[in-house]
Amino acid sequence: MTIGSRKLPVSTTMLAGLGGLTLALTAVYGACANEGDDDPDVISGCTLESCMSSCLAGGLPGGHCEGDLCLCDPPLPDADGDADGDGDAEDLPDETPDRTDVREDVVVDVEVADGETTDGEPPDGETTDGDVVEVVEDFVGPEDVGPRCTELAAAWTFNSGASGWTHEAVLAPPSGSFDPWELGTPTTGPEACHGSAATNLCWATGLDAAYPSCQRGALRSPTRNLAPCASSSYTVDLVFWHWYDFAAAAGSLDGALVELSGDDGATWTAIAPAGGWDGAIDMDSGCDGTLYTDGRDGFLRTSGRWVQETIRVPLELRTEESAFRFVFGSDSATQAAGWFVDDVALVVR
Ligand SMILES: [Ca+2]
Ligand SMILES: [Ca+2]
Repeated sequence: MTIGSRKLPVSTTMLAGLGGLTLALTAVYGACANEGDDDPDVISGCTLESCMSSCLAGGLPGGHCEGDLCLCDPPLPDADGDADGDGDAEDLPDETPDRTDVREDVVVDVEVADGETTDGEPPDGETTDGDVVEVVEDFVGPEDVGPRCTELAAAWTFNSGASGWTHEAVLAPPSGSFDPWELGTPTTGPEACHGSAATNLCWATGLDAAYPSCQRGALRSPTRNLAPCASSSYTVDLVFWHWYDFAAAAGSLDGALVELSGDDGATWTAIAPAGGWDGAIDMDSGCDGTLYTDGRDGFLRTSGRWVQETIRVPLELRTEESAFRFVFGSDSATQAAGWFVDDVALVVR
């Protein structure tokens, strides 16, 4: 079927969409940019929290600090290259209205090539030969289709509390204390949380002293619905900052890893960060029960500073019940300052 041309009416909805596009493109350079200002914005003491908040508020999928600069991620084209996020091709009328783009049925003038029709059947009583046929397209909806992937970006600074994060021992013996995680401001290890917030809290396997022996505690995120991101058109990254110092000796390598779940924590899968794991955790046999992380690849030895990691969330784990957790393990021998985690974010592109 060939349609000779399409003359699309310019609706107020479309104009509004174009306006939004212009705004979004301007904001690529920095969510806090003044209108018309293409320079990145300077936020004194830019933090992931302030930057992410600003970018998310600007409708952009995420952002990060480079020094004092807050750089927002660019707006995402949809799977079909659509700029207004409604799932339609960019230059076609909306056929799947969304929550911000509700519209009436659209009248489309279709000039039909000789001998052809727009739908295989000429409209009743009309000839299509050379005529301009007015077709009222029958749109479905609008219906509430739920959140879009790009609305699911999230950031946790923990500066006002646990924000739904929980922690527990994994595969631990029934008695004893095997979960060292606590939220606060460390006086050991890095002696501060990540960033420069006036009140800055973070998670630690010990805020004031080295972690105990035989630990196997997991710090777990709230369950998130990432099902709208279950398309290869999107990338979803778990991004976080951490500082670590794990005791290391031959046959006694404490360590830690990050796992993701797509079934609300029923099963967990370790996913390596972009830079890879440090190596295989290798703990001694002096502890009761199972040391969950023993023998698995993870973070080892010491980071020496706060470092940022990025773990790409695989397609199959972007479900209605996605979660992730930070699992620590120590054996019966030497201990060290431990693991400190802060400024965790889900970045969606
Ligand atoms: Ca913090
Ligand atoms: Ca140890």
